[in-house]
Amino acid sequence: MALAAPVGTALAAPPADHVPPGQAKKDTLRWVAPNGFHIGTAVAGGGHHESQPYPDPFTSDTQYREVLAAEFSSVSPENQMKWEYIHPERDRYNFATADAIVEFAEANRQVVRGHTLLWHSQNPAWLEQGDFTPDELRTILREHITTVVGRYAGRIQQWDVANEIFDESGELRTTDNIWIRELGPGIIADAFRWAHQADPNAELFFNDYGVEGVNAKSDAYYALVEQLLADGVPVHGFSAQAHLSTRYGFPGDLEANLRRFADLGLETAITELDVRMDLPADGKPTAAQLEQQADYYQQALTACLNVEGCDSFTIWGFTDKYSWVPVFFEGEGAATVMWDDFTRKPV
Ligand code: 9MR
Repeated sequence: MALAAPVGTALAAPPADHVPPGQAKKDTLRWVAPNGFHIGTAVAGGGHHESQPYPDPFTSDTQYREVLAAEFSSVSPENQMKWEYIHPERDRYNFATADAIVEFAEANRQVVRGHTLLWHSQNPAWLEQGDFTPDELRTILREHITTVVGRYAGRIQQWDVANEIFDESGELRTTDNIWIRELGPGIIADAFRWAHQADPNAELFFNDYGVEGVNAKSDAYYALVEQLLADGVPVHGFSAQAHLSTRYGFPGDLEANLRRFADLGLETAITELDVRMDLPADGKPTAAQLEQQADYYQQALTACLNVEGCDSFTIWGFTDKYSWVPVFFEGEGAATVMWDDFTRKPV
């Protein structure tokens, strides 16, 4: 005879976003995540992947896709929604790869973080080298945001509307960011307004690196967000990318920093976490390095879990096989949570 569950402890079906269809693995990241807490990863493709000696992971690597579906409840296109990919010519958009990711996410009960709309990097040559008047540029940005955000309206949980708009000293990027340089800082508020019009349900974020702790850069965001909120601009979130390295100490004030933004009424998120390290000559991290890495990931996760409204925690790729790190930092690597063969590291 089957035992009846005691009152109040009846086994409910797991929330839909905890498992992909047809699976009930209880040892995956998305399974163990608290209700309403999304555990995400970047979806590799485009970017440096094009110059690497392997085919596009998202479209070609079956095991990659299986792990992506099984472990994560949120996905962020690593490159495929950036201007140079999605808007390669002035009058042409390329939605195919971004569409495929959004469809994959829906089929696997995942939410999507859109990345990104206003940035100084990875813009197409037609834009950066075009000879546009301020009026034309404004129209170009408005049309881009309206078109891209509108296309995925209702299907993107969070958008990184403005990415990396401040430099290390907390100054707005008035030189290398074409929008701020040509149109002035007011364009930032406009970008949020246009995104909100195109998808009133999407949570709209500022996203940056080097803003994990309380410092000049995160102070600059704090002041800007306060002003924008006072002006009624639809800003909903602040996120720290968290590209960390074992060369430096863990930013111990991450939690306090996230909390001060939460206290302004914002959502917060960790959006691009990885922890790189200096690789020994044989390329194999030592046990001590792996332990330090695990500790950093754990501390980042704990900080987010401890802050009300930090409900989205994304790592920037889940296997070293496709990580951006060794391509950008010579001699460093092993930054993700899985080895090349998708087996798990201590983290
Ligand atoms: O991981 C991305 C890599 O594939 C691209 O080549 C690179 C080009 O700028 O961008 C990487 O992603 C960045 C993200 O979009 C914004 N934050 C920093 C990330 C790592 O550089």
